[in-house]
This record gives sequence, C-alpha cells and structure tokens, in this order.
Amino acid sequence: MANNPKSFWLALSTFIFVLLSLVYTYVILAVPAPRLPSIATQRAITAVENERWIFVGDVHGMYDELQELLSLVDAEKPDTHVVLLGDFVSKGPQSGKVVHYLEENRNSTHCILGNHEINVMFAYLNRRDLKKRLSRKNSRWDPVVFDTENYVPRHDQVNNKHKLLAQQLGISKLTSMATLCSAELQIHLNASDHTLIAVHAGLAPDFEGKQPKIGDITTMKYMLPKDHSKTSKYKFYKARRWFKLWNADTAPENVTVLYGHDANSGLNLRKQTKGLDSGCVGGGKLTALEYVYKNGKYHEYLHQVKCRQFM
Ligand SMILES: [Mn+2]
Repeated sequence: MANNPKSFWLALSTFIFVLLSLVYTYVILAVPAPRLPSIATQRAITAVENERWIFVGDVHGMYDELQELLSLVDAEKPDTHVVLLGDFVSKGPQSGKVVHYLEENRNSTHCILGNHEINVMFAYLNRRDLKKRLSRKNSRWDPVVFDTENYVPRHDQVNNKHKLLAQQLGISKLTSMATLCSAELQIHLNASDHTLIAVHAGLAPDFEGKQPKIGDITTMKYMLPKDHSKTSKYKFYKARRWFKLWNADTAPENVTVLYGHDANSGLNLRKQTKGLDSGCVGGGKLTALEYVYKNGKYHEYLHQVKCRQFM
C-alpha cells in the first residue's frame, strides 16, 4: 500500500486538510478577540488664565473643514486647547485623518466620545457575524468597556457602516480613540471659578455627585422633568429637551455645558448650555466656541466655516 503513489498523495492531502482544520479551529476558538483599552468616563482639567479653550461641534470626518476652522481660530497659537465634542468620525469622508490629527496633537487637543465613536468601537469588538447578531434578540455582546460601566449601545443605532469604518480605522486608531478621549471632560477655569463641562449629547442639571451614565451623556436629547434618569434620543411621553431643564433653580450657576449631537436644533446657545452641532456633514457649518480670559473675565467668541454638502 505504502508503495502506491496514489494513496501516498491521498494520505498527505488528508493530513494537510486535518492540520489546516485544526489550525483554523484554534484561531477561531482559542485566540482571544482583540480588546480595546478601558475608556475614561470622566476627566477633569484645571485651566489657567493664559489658556484659550476652543470647543468644536460634530466634525463627522469633515477633515478639510476642520483644518479650515482651526486655522481661522489660529489653533497653532501657544496655550490653545481644542476640544472635539464627539461624533468626529463617521458619515463624512476623512475620519481617519481626524483621528490622526488627534494623535499628532495630543498635548493640545482633547476629545469627547460621541455615539458614533462608541458604535464604531462596538462594531469592531463584535464584528464577527455583526449583521446576523444585530438582527436577532438576546445576542451575546462584547461591551465597550468604560471605567465605570460596560456599555452596550442600542442595537438599532449600530450598523454595517460602523463596522466598515472600524476596519478602515484599524486597531491602532481605535485604540487611540479609547485612550485619548473620554465621555465627559470638566474644565475648571481657575481665574473665574467657573466650570465648563464637555459631553457629546447632554447632561442632567442635577449631575453633581452622581456617576454619569454613558448612554445618557452620549445619546440623549430628551429627559423626563421629574426623573432625570429617564432619557432618550427620541421624544417620549412628558419628556422635554434636556437643556430646557437647565435653569437657576435646577443647575449650579457656575457651570456651562458644551455639547454637539443635535444638528436638527442647530447652533443652540443658551445661558448655561451651548449646542455646537450646526450640521457640517449635511452641508451646514462647522462651529467653534472660544473661551479666552481678557481684562479680568472670560469672553466667548463664535467661529464658523461653511461645509461642503456630503450627505
Ligand atoms: Mn451624535
């Protein structure tokens, strides 16, 4: 038998087939899926009076417009800090370049995670059979890990575009996003004893002393006036826009919230809440709000550039 060349080749190919099957099974089952670093839910910085702080609304991959806005505000000037308010990737054409900008300028830029960044990370962590798993209930999910909670976004918010973008960005840029960004950033202005809080979507007026929920601060548009733990991206019975619940009775007076996420409302500058998503990716504008200390007080300046229509 062994002298028969036919059975020799048959034995060899069977051996190779079994070997490859074993290797494949090992790769699928035994090698752990790549993880992302745990993400900071909150960060806090104390700002001194020679620093300028510039907050930028939803960039959505519109890198050229971002660069135009940054040169308009002279972001290269020393002691200038730039904060991207989330949803800086996805939808637009150049998400990778926006993340690269954050990587290259990590000492002077800060980033808040929006629902899109989180969805991209989630799609990456759950990329195997994502479509199939999204379509059925009770899937087992690998959560996006924050230091305060393991977060699984609503399934109807995650789609294949997030998975494609995750592949395009790759593990290195996704890791940068997880490392450099947080879900909330508090900037204490030392000179005026005022605090600026940057989140992507919104914040309850009675936030003090409470742990923010990732789902709330990255997705909410509406909030129940009598129970601030009930929030949603969509209108629901008795709910109101969260920023309408911010007033002298409900919120500390020395706090201002800067956020994006709400292109439908557009630029929305109120006393204590500043909505800066002016719909750049939809052909609107990209907005920056600058805080600068001069003559004994902070001044606010608004800067905008026009965007190409991309969506
Ligand atoms: Mn958003």
